[in-house]
Amino acid sequence: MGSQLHSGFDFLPAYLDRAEQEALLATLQPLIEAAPFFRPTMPKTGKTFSVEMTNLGARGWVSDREGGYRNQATHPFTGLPWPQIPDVLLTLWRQVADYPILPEACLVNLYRTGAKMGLHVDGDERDPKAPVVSVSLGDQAIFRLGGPQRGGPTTSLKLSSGDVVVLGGASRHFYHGIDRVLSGSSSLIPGGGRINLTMRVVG
Ligand code: MD3
Ligand code: FE
Repeated sequence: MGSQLHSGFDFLPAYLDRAEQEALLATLQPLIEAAPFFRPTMPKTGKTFSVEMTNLGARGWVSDREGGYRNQATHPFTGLPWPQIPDVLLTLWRQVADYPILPEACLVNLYRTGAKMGLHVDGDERDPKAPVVSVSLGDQAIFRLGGPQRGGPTTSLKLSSGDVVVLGGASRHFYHGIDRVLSGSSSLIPGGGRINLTMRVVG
Protein backbone atom coordinates (compact mmCIF):
# COMPACT_ATOMS: atom_id res chain seq x y z
CA MET A 1 0.00 0.00 0.00
CA GLY A 2 1.44 3.36 -1.05
CA SER A 3 0.34 6.81 0.05
CA GLN A 4 -3.39 7.44 -0.28
CA LEU A 5 -3.73 11.14 -0.95
CA HIS A 6 -7.42 10.78 -1.78
CA SER A 7 -10.01 8.09 -1.31
CA GLY A 8 -9.04 5.11 -3.43
CA PHE A 9 -6.02 6.86 -4.94
CA ASP A 10 -2.89 4.82 -4.28
CA PHE A 11 0.53 6.12 -5.35
CA LEU A 12 3.25 3.45 -5.56
CA PRO A 13 6.48 5.32 -6.35
CA ALA A 14 9.33 3.37 -8.02
CA TYR A 15 7.21 0.20 -8.12
CA LEU A 16 9.29 -0.96 -11.12
CA ASP A 17 13.09 -0.72 -10.95
CA ARG A 18 15.17 0.32 -13.95
CA ALA A 19 15.68 -3.27 -15.20
CA GLU A 20 11.93 -3.93 -14.97
CA GLN A 21 11.20 -0.67 -16.83
CA GLU A 22 13.64 -1.67 -19.61
CA ALA A 23 12.11 -5.15 -19.84
CA LEU A 24 8.57 -3.71 -20.02
CA LEU A 25 9.62 -1.28 -22.76
CA ALA A 26 11.23 -4.15 -24.71
CA THR A 27 8.01 -6.16 -24.36
CA LEU A 28 5.97 -3.20 -25.63
CA GLN A 29 8.17 -2.44 -28.64
CA PRO A 30 6.91 -5.14 -31.06
CA LEU A 31 3.33 -4.56 -29.89
CA ILE A 32 3.65 -0.87 -30.76
CA GLU A 33 5.13 -1.80 -34.13
CA ALA A 34 2.02 -3.91 -34.81
CA ALA A 35 -0.33 -1.20 -33.52
CA PRO A 36 1.42 2.11 -34.25
CA PHE A 37 0.77 5.29 -32.29
CA PHE A 38 -1.89 7.52 -33.82
CA ARG A 39 -3.16 10.97 -32.92
CA PRO A 40 -6.82 10.90 -31.86
CA THR A 41 -8.99 13.86 -32.80
CA MET A 42 -11.70 15.53 -30.75
CA PRO A 43 -15.37 14.82 -31.37
CA LYS A 44 -17.02 17.49 -33.54
CA THR A 45 -14.06 19.94 -33.75
CA GLY A 46 -11.54 17.43 -35.14
CA LYS A 47 -8.76 19.14 -33.16
CA THR A 48 -5.84 16.75 -32.64
CA PHE A 49 -4.60 15.62 -29.24
CA SER A 50 -0.94 16.43 -28.52
CA VAL A 51 -0.60 12.96 -26.96
CA GLU A 52 -0.15 10.04 -29.36
CA MET A 53 -2.01 6.86 -28.46
CA THR A 54 -2.42 3.18 -29.13
CA ASN A 55 -4.04 0.28 -27.24
CA LEU A 56 -3.58 -3.31 -26.15
CA GLY A 57 -6.39 -5.71 -25.28
CA ALA A 58 -9.86 -6.53 -26.54
CA ARG A 59 -11.38 -3.05 -26.29
CA GLY A 60 -9.18 -0.04 -27.06
CA TRP A 61 -10.01 3.65 -26.65
CA VAL A 62 -10.21 5.76 -29.79
CA SER A 63 -11.62 9.14 -30.75
CA ASP A 64 -12.22 10.99 -33.99
CA ARG A 65 -14.35 13.85 -35.27
CA GLU A 66 -16.97 11.62 -36.87
CA GLY A 67 -17.39 8.92 -34.24
CA GLY A 68 -16.44 10.64 -30.98
CA TYR A 69 -14.98 8.84 -27.98
CA ARG A 70 -15.52 5.07 -28.00
CA ASN A 71 -13.98 1.69 -27.28
CA GLN A 72 -13.35 -0.60 -30.24
CA ALA A 73 -11.65 -3.92 -30.97
CA THR A 74 -9.51 -2.72 -33.89
CA HIS A 75 -6.84 -0.13 -34.64
CA PRO A 76 -8.41 2.82 -36.50
CA PHE A 77 -5.74 2.87 -39.23
CA THR A 78 -4.48 -0.72 -39.63
CA GLY A 79 -7.94 -2.21 -39.04
CA LEU A 80 -6.26 -5.04 -37.10
CA PRO A 81 -7.26 -6.23 -33.62
CA TRP A 82 -5.17 -4.64 -30.87
CA PRO A 83 -2.27 -6.82 -29.59
CA GLN A 84 -2.99 -8.70 -26.37
CA ILE A 85 -2.08 -7.17 -23.03
CA PRO A 86 1.24 -8.84 -22.12
CA ASP A 87 1.46 -11.11 -19.06
CA VAL A 88 3.86 -8.76 -17.28
CA LEU A 89 1.10 -6.12 -17.17
CA LEU A 90 -1.62 -8.60 -16.15
CA THR A 91 0.68 -9.76 -13.34
CA LEU A 92 1.14 -6.16 -12.21
CA TRP A 93 -2.65 -5.67 -12.26
CA ARG A 94 -3.11 -8.77 -10.07
CA GLN A 95 -0.53 -7.41 -7.63
CA VAL A 96 -1.95 -3.91 -7.21
CA ALA A 97 -5.56 -3.65 -8.42
CA ASP A 98 -7.29 -5.65 -5.65
CA TYR A 99 -10.02 -6.50 -8.14
CA PRO A 100 -11.24 -9.94 -9.33
CA ILE A 101 -11.59 -9.11 -13.03
CA LEU A 102 -8.65 -8.66 -15.41
CA PRO A 103 -8.35 -5.50 -17.54
CA GLU A 104 -9.68 -5.68 -21.11
CA ALA A 105 -7.96 -2.55 -22.31
CA CYS A 106 -4.60 -0.91 -21.90
CA LEU A 107 -4.34 2.59 -23.33
CA VAL A 108 -0.76 3.52 -24.23
CA ASN A 109 -0.14 7.28 -24.23
CA LEU A 110 3.06 8.71 -25.77
CA TYR A 111 4.13 12.20 -24.73
CA ARG A 112 6.84 13.61 -26.97
CA THR A 113 8.15 17.17 -26.47
CA GLY A 114 5.36 19.58 -25.58
CA ALA A 115 2.57 17.01 -25.28
CA LYS A 116 0.13 17.41 -22.38
CA MET A 117 -3.34 16.28 -21.39
CA GLY A 118 -5.95 18.75 -20.19
CA LEU A 119 -8.00 18.24 -17.04
CA HIS A 120 -10.71 15.63 -17.74
CA VAL A 121 -12.71 12.83 -16.16
CA ASP A 122 -12.43 9.39 -17.66
CA GLY A 123 -15.56 8.31 -19.48
CA ASP A 124 -17.95 5.57 -19.60
CA GLU A 125 -16.39 2.29 -18.48
CA ARG A 126 -19.47 0.33 -17.56
CA ASP A 127 -18.06 -1.13 -14.34
CA PRO A 128 -17.70 1.95 -12.12
CA LYS A 129 -16.19 -0.10 -9.26
CA ALA A 130 -13.23 -1.31 -11.30
CA PRO A 131 -9.99 0.58 -10.68
CA VAL A 132 -7.65 1.99 -13.30
CA VAL A 133 -3.96 1.09 -12.95
CA SER A 134 -1.41 3.50 -14.43
CA VAL A 135 2.29 2.84 -15.11
CA SER A 136 4.66 5.66 -16.04
CA LEU A 137 7.81 5.16 -18.15
CA GLY A 138 10.43 7.66 -19.29
CA ASP A 139 10.41 11.40 -18.64
CA GLN A 140 8.84 12.76 -15.46
CA ALA A 141 5.45 14.42 -15.69
CA ILE A 142 3.54 16.91 -13.58
CA PHE A 143 0.21 15.18 -12.88
CA ARG A 144 -2.73 17.21 -11.56
CA LEU A 145 -5.51 15.61 -9.53
CA GLY A 146 -8.73 17.40 -8.66
CA GLY A 147 -12.00 16.17 -7.26
CA PRO A 148 -15.35 15.16 -8.68
CA GLN A 149 -16.19 18.64 -9.96
CA ARG A 150 -14.44 20.84 -12.48
CA GLY A 151 -13.09 24.01 -10.88
CA GLY A 152 -12.49 22.47 -7.45
CA PRO A 153 -9.13 22.42 -5.66
CA THR A 154 -6.32 20.38 -7.24
CA THR A 155 -3.01 18.97 -6.08
CA SER A 156 -0.06 18.13 -8.25
CA LEU A 157 2.28 15.22 -8.12
CA LYS A 158 5.42 14.39 -10.08
CA LEU A 159 5.16 11.02 -11.80
CA SER A 160 8.50 9.36 -12.57
CA SER A 161 9.53 6.32 -14.59
CA GLY A 162 8.50 3.14 -12.78
CA ASP A 163 5.78 4.80 -10.69
CA VAL A 164 2.42 3.02 -10.51
CA VAL A 165 -0.86 4.69 -9.57
CA VAL A 166 -4.04 2.80 -8.66
CA LEU A 167 -7.22 4.82 -9.14
CA GLY A 168 -9.98 3.12 -7.23
CA GLY A 169 -13.09 4.16 -5.36
CA ALA A 170 -14.12 7.79 -5.61
CA SER A 171 -10.82 8.87 -7.19
CA ARG A 172 -11.75 6.95 -10.32
CA HIS A 173 -14.18 9.75 -11.17
CA PHE A 174 -11.94 12.68 -10.25
CA TYR A 175 -10.68 15.30 -12.68
CA HIS A 176 -7.04 14.81 -13.65
CA GLY A 177 -4.52 15.73 -16.33
CA ILE A 178 -0.88 16.08 -17.27
CA ASP A 179 0.28 19.72 -17.11
CA ARG A 180 3.69 19.06 -18.64
CA VAL A 181 6.44 16.55 -19.20
CA LEU A 182 9.99 17.33 -18.07
CA SER A 183 11.83 16.77 -21.32
CA GLY A 184 15.21 15.06 -20.91
CA SER A 185 14.58 13.92 -17.32
CA SER A 186 14.92 10.21 -18.22
CA SER A 187 17.05 8.22 -20.65
CA LEU A 188 14.66 5.26 -20.82
CA ILE A 189 12.80 5.95 -24.06
CA PRO A 190 14.76 6.21 -27.32
CA GLY A 191 14.07 9.64 -28.80
CA GLY A 192 12.95 10.90 -25.38
CA GLY A 193 9.52 11.41 -23.94
CA ARG A 194 7.09 9.65 -21.67
CA ILE A 195 4.83 6.61 -22.04
CA ASN A 196 1.89 6.08 -19.73
CA LEU A 197 -0.04 2.81 -19.65
CA THR A 198 -3.55 2.74 -18.18
CA MET A 199 -5.23 -0.62 -17.70
CA ARG A 200 -9.00 -0.61 -17.51
CA VAL A 201 -11.95 -2.97 -17.20
CA VAL A 202 -14.23 -1.79 -19.96
CA GLY A 203 -17.23 -4.01 -19.23
C1 MD3 B 1 -7.15 9.84 -11.93
N1 MD3 B 1 -3.66 9.49 -18.49
O1 MD3 B 1 -5.26 8.10 -20.16
S1 MD3 B 1 -2.47 8.43 -15.77
C2 MD3 B 1 -5.83 8.87 -19.35
O2 MD3 B 1 -0.39 10.14 -17.54
C3 MD3 B 1 -4.99 9.69 -18.46
O3 MD3 B 1 -1.25 9.68 -19.46
C4 MD3 B 1 -2.73 10.29 -17.74
O4 MD3 B 1 -5.50 10.48 -17.75
C5 MD3 B 1 -1.35 10.01 -18.28
O5 MD3 B 1 -7.06 8.99 -19.23
C6 MD3 B 1 -2.82 10.07 -16.27
C7 MD3 B 1 -3.10 8.39 -14.13
C8 MD3 B 1 -4.58 8.39 -14.07
C9 MD3 B 1 -5.35 7.61 -14.91
C10 MD3 B 1 -6.73 7.56 -14.76
C11 MD3 B 1 -7.35 8.31 -13.76
C12 MD3 B 1 -5.18 9.14 -13.11
C13 MD3 B 1 -6.55 9.11 -12.94
C14 MD3 B 1 -8.73 8.26 -13.55
C15 MD3 B 1 -9.29 8.99 -12.54
C16 MD3 B 1 -8.51 9.78 -11.73
FE1 FE C 1 -7.65 10.13 -17.75
